[in-house]
Amino acid sequence: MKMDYSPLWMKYGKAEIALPSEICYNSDDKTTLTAVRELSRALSEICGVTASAKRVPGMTETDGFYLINRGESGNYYDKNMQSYRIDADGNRITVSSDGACGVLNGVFELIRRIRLGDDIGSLGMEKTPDNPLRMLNHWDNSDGSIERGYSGNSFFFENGRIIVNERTRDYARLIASVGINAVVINNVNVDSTAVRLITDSRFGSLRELTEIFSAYGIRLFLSADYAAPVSLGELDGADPLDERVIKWWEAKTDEIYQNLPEFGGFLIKADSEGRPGPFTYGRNQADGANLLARALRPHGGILIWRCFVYNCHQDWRDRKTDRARACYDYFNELDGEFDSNVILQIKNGPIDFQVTEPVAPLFGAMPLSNEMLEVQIAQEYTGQQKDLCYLIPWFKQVLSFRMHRNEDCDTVADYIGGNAYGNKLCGIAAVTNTGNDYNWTGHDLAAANLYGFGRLAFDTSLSAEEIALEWIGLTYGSDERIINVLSEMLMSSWETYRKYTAPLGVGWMVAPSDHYGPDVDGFEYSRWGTYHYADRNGIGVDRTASGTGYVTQYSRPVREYYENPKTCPDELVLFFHHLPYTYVLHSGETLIQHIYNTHFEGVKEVERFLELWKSIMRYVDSDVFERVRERLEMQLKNAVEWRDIINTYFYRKSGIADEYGRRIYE
Ligand code: GCV
Repeated sequence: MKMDYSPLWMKYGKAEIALPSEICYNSDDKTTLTAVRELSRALSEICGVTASAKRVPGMTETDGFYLINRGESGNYYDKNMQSYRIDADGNRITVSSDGACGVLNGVFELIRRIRLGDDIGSLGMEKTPDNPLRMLNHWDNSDGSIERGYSGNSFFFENGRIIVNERTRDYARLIASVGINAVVINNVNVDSTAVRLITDSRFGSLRELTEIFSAYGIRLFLSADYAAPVSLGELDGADPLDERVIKWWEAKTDEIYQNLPEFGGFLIKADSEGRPGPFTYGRNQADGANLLARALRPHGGILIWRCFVYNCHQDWRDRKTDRARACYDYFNELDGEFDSNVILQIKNGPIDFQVTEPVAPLFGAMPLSNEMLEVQIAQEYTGQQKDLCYLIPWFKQVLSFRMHRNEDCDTVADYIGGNAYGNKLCGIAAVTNTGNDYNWTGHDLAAANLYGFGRLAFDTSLSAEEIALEWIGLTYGSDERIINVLSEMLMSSWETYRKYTAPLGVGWMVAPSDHYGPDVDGFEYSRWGTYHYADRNGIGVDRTASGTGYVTQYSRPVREYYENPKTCPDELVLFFHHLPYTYVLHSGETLIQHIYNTHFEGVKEVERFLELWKSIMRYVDSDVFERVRERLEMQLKNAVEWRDIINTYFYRKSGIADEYGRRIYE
């Protein structure tokens, strides 16, 4: 019987492998028990053995699996509590950790190793997660729709109701298997029904959810409305320094924790795109964040405050105001003012999840504050899960970028992982790409981003290719033909997408309505602060010191590198500079020729994806084959549309013909 949803990478096939059938464990907390259940399920589905599990005080002489939770006390997000060791000596295989979450992480790693065909009897490994918080942010609305959702409706909400069912459990299992330990279930744009998630009408269902998640080592968070006291009709204002507001939040968090003892905390979008926030009351972002953080603190809760704060009512005529500056301008001067249980969540780039952006300058710039990176695996600007775009190579670039703010430990990964300044509350979050479609992610191959995000968040040293190979192996098995085709498609897909869309970091040439497909001037005369300034001579945004000054927000070495077009990397040159079409790039091509070349190449590469995919038709499940084929056909249409519109637009602007005389519509 076909299930309502795919098991994704957790479909355990049978394998010819002999493993012990005894599982011994030393602790009966619920997360260790989950680990026991997961291991025995894997042994049954993979090896066909019915495992016997028994509680023992520690190691014994018998062969078997030993799951040892050393039961150290520590903060839930403490990396040590989540790290694990796996040691094997023939048929005695031990997974040990200071805490239960570590044991579960280790068991999922062990299962992964079994499935990928490693020699289990000689395993010896130790892993500590690189990030204390590894989080997914759902932008799910209470009516079941999903903001920027491309894979069906929410599996958390329907018509104002919270859904708790088998799929919820399988979702927890799925994301725990890749190391996710925190989840926000509702949209940061909190709708009028979702405001009520923090009232007693919802606590029953939320409690069920927190219990399901915490058994898998995951903390449940909610996006809250900054102005909840007003929206719920209980106060007439939300000034963070008003005693009545302070008391209101204290009482509210007491009530929440009485009902949901394992609640993680809040995620807040304030003063952004119409959301209320402390600015309304003449207060700053730290005042707003600390109000909520102090209410959460006695309960061990965390407040995650987004730094996506900017003025979305800009005048396109004004070339000095630059949206890219906003995040740093609002937050940097407040370093030291945020309470210790506040985490600042910063989008990877300074604007908004474009296909190419520089790393946001705020990373590492606030040594006294906790920082968390926000990426988006929902492919809002990267093909909306119709176009193939494996994002892990990009996230790798972001994580390994050096900010030059610290001698050692200077990459973005170091800042958000706590290595640079010793922060304990920090990490990485992704706006997730899931929905209630059969395959969870709309495009079957977009599941590689969900899998990959979790794996990378846990272990930032993994390469994008290693992650892709793991995901392919776990999802599609060990057939070399499938592995070769899928790894080639995944690994080249981000670059391909960049080729046929907005050029060289300029961004924003998408349809303003839904952000899919080309509309070169769609945002050009709008209020969103998203301009490319193309004219008959050239294109790009001058963000140098004499332009908008954005580049001065970086440390000196980074600033110097970007400020000079000669050292600025080609792929970002139009993000930082306004340049003539005849400007010669590092590649030796003129800017205009680069635009033409990449747009022709992009389409060719999508044609190749289709050929590659068709070449493995006989080796993949026919439903999967058809779904992916359909998506690739859509991608090809999209790429052709982009190619023709972009090339025509720039040909008309510049009047410069393609050196190779290819077809450009006039
Ligand atoms: C949730 C972009 C998206 C919005 C989103 C916003 C954000 O602007 O288009 O849909 O709102 O980012 O990150 O808050």
